[in-house]
Amino acid sequence: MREIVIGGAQMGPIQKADSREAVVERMIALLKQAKGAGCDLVVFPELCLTTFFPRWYMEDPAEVDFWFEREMPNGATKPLFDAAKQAGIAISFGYAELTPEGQHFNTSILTDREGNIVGKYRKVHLPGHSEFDTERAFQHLEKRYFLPGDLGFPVWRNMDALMGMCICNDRRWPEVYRVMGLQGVELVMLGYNTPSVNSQMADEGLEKRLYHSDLSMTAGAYQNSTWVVGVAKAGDEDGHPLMGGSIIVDPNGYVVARAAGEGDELIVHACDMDACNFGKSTIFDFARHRRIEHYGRICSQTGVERSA
Ligand code: CDT
Repeated sequence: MREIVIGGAQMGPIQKADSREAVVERMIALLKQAKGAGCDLVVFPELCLTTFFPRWYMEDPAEVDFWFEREMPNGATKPLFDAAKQAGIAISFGYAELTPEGQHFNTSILTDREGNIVGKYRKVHLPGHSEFDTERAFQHLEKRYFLPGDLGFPVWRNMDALMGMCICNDRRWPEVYRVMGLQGVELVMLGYNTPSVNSQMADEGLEKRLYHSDLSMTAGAYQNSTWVVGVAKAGDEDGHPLMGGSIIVDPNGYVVARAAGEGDELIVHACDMDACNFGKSTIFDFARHRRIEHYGRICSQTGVERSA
């Protein structure tokens, strides 16, 4: 048995005016709660140091760069790294990254239990659009503010398990889990900021949005025989509702823990990494069963091509 007690630290809304320091205090409070619950690892949401700023249209680069972190840890987040190290808890969280070369990424990191960063992932699937869209009820400008990630989907050995990350919209793409599955992944961690309504279809509300989120993560878990931990930033951010629905999914695709509300809330489950072994060695033994001679289109084509 290789048990890791995992906490999904759902966060309630962060308003535009909230400081990083105030947010980090909330994250440390969740970390303390996780320590009390015996957690070894805590997963926080996507872009969890600030409001979900891609909903705001900005033209001034200086205004945009305000939302980005130039180094990690930095002054605002050092207390979080210190608290995690003191508690002996590994953490994963998302933030907007501005590199020394001036590149902008939607990033998440993973630490070991000593607070050292052992993994970095940059979001590959950027949803939304890059120019102001008058047709939408609200904006989703990730394509304006971020470059697509350039690190692929690596998997790291951490705490005697193979761990990978993806971010929000990535969770809807089966290729994401499979690329990590092909590296033997046992735990996929992800954070998300998902609006509770579809900006392009007013009658697509919370129920369907939660269903699609669950469907994506449970399928990814089952089809790759891996644990999946998906953690929301939720609630009303400056008048814009984000859904909750944070879950921990086992390698059979069952939801074993689920957040009840839309505020700061910790969900916990003792996850046995050895529970991945059966599926990986039977129905999803990739080496025996995959038929790559028929999968060429997946890597040679993006859009649909109809022959008739
Ligand atoms: N943050 C993020 O990726 N959110 C998207 C919403 C897309 S709507 C344009 C998601 O897939 O949840």
